[in-house]
Formats: sequence, structure tokens, C-alpha cells
Amino acid sequence: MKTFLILSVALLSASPALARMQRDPGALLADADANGDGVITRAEFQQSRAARFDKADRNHDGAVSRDDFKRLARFRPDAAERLNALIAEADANGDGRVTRDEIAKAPMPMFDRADVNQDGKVDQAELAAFKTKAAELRKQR
Ligand SMILES: [Ca+2]
Ligand SMILES: [Ca+2]
Ligand SMILES: [Ca+2]
Repeated sequence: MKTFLILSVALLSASPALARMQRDPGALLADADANGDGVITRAEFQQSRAARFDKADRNHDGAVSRDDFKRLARFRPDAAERLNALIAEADANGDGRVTRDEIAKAPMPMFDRADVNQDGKVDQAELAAFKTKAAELRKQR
């Protein structure tokens, strides 16, 4: 019984945002193709992340934290989930706030996973492969 309780708590505290992103991580990558040439470069991915950061910092204190989307969580839970995931991904010192500096330095594990030949770009073939892999993982659950 005790084990069950601990497990439930662990499951509950696992970010639903992360689970959601894991369900459709390809969309985030595809969205980053700013010049629409079908290839997502590291710079494009970084820029799209910075743009998400700017939008997310609603109280303009230079950091993204839960304070920024208290209201959003009520009206746009999907958007709030994405912000949650963004924070989880980039919060280097774990204080629940992501500063501009942290977002610039944050690793991009999703990009790295998609960029199979590690040339700093995710092309259409790599994106398709990444989406297929994500869909397979989804089916296994
Ligand atoms: Ca591009
Ligand atoms: Ca803020
Ligand atoms: Ca590549």
C-alpha cells in the first residue's frame, strides 16, 4: 500500500506538459522552421525557443516562471502545459524560474535526437523519422 501511494505521488508530480510534448514533439520542431525551407537549423530552433520565452514572460521580469501563467492555466491549459515543459527543459539551477541566460544556454535534447547525422540541421527526412519514432513510442504506451 505504501509503495502504491509513493508511486501515485510520483506519477502525479510528473509534468503533464512533458508527457504531452512527448506525445507530439515533432510539431515543436516543425514550428521552428522560420524561413519555411523545410530544414530546421539549430539557430532556428533556438530562436523559436527564445520567441516562446518572450511570449511566456508575461510580467516582463526577465524570467519565465509559474507566476507568468496563473491566469493562462485557467483559460488555456494547453498553452500553460507548453510553458511548463519549457521551464522544465531549461531551468538549469532548478529554482522554477527560467532566465534569458538559461534559455540561451539550455541544451536541446529534442533537436539533438532528431538531428541524426549531427550536421546541425533537421531536414525533412530526419523530421519524418523523428515523428515516426515518436508515434511508435506513443503506441507502446
Ligand atoms: Ca529553415
Ligand atoms: Ca516573468
Ligand atoms: Ca541533420
